[in-house]
Amino acid sequence: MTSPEAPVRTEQQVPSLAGDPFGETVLSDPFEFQRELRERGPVVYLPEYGVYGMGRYEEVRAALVNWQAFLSGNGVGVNPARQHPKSAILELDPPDHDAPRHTLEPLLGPRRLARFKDEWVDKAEALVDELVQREHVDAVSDLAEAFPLSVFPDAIGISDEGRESLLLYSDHLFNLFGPHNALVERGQAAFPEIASRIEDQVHRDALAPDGFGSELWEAADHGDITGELAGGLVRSLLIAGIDTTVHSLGAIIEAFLSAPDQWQALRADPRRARVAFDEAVRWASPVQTFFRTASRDVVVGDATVPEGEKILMFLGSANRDPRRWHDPDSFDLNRDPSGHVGFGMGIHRCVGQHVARLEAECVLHALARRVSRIEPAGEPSLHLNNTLRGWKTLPVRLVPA
Ligand code: 4IA
Repeated sequence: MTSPEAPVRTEQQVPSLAGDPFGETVLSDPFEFQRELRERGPVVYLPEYGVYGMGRYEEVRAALVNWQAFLSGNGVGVNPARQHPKSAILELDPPDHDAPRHTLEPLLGPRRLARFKDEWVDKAEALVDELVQREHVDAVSDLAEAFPLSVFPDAIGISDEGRESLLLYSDHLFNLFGPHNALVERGQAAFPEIASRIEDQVHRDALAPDGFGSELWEAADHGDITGELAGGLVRSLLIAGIDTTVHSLGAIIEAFLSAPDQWQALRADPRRARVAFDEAVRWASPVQTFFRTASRDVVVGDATVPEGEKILMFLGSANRDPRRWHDPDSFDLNRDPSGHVGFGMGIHRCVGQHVARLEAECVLHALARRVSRIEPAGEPSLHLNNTLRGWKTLPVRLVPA
């Protein structure tokens, strides 16, 4: 070897950023912290947790597609493993990741989803018909929660029992990707009971025929995946498939409240619903962050993240990085939001995004034909979560067209 080894750098040589990305202050208003994070450099040390962080689009995107250097198998939370069985897909690296991914992907692909379309359109239209007649609507409970809960558990094939617990269940698991803070503390008492009821629903006998759940168990019968993975993937659908769509539907309403002219643009051409959904996911990033682990010393910019260290990927920051996006804080149907990292990127990119898109399109089409204006009707309140960004309440008036 004639070429000298690159000097191994430690966290001291990486710029450092004080502050708690999971604290109430930053979760309530993450934008200043994220701006600071991007300004400090392509990779930054976060002394509060002894982890690294990335907030610029280019490096976040590059890390997400580089699964060899940035592992998921060590858990995508701050702790080495979540206090719950490791995800059967999200927290696996190749080759373990391949079978569950290849099994789930076609089940949730556009071709197989087409069978739900007519029913979901009808449900969205009936829901919006009812909401436009009300004086006050909470866009969270009445719309953003109501619609996914009316279609997705059915599509999985789970029984009615315990549906009200689904939001609490996944909210707590999303909190568990973060540190053991007050948010985790608050959810702990109720969790074991909720979780055990939900565990009962992932077994094949509990699942209705023809749903995603039964299809996963059939894949196990064919030997594509183990029975343990089949149950694990049903659990993944329950964890990742509801809160995420709830908060993205909430973000769509928030986005149109922030930009009423964009609502008129959508009404003028409802075919823009698809781009509206992706732009809302870019703009709001309902999944704000998750971790990777360096499989070796990894050079990022002119710094090195040492092997074994956790790196927090700030998806929300990357999606508003002015180095990549013009006027990133504005919700704009005229931009091309493709390439945003709100669904992740690379081998772990959101496998459920076609489901989310179909749900959002059904809701947006129903709204676009029935609602002339979306107006604020009171103070909204944020829902804090270590991973998710969204609203607890979003009072609106849907002015009938
Ligand atoms: C799982 C990041 C997110 C949307 C997600 C959360 C949990 C799981 C998958 C994805 O438990 O598999």
